[in-house]
Amino acid sequence: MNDLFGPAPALEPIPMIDADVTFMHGFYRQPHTGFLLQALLREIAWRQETIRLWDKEYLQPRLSAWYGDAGARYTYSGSTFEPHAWTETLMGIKEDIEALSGHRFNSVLCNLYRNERDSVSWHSDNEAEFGEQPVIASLSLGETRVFKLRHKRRKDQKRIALELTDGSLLIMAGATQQHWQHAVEKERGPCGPRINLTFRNIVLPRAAIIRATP
Ligand SMILES: O=C(O)CCC(=O)C(=O)O
Ligand SMILES: [Mn+2]
Repeated sequence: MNDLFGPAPALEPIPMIDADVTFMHGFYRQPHTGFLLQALLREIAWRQETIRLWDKEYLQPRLSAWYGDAGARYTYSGSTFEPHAWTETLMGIKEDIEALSGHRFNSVLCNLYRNERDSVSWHSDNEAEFGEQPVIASLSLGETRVFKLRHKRRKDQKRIALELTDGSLLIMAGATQQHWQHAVEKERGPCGPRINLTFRNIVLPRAAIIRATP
């Protein structure tokens, strides 16, 4: 994973209140990132999902796929996704991130931004499945895109814009999802493909959550 020479790269904290976000460039480097991008473009079961908003259906402006341990179901925007079984590539990346971060993950949401018109709108990853203080590890491959963060209530807090470069790793933990939203907006200029993998940990089966909610 690391170069043979020079200091081992490390996750650095992003200065933010009400959050725990760390980031590093070069978790993976070229040419390895190129091989990973090609393998994932080929082997992931990419789909363009629909989302329901105000009783209307829209195609998501990106392709996605959900992988993970058997039973790690994910409900999003009214649809429940059963995980595909881990591929060797995804499992290898998961193990590398677990070794560096000390966190364990049982699932991954794969997103493919085909070009500058693909995006993800403002949201928090605060679904009940992920628990109160989810740890989400986000690996980027391919074209650099800008990852924006905004505080949900505190207008005095400046927005943050991070360039998620090829091979970079971002970890959101603690109260980040409670207090901040994030987005990857469309780009004005032409942009090649980018894959983003967000490794997550589903803490409760869906049925248990429904029973526990009054
Ligand atoms: O593409 C990214 O960097 C972020 C993706 C994301 O926020 C998500 O899938 O929940
Ligand atoms: Mn997200």
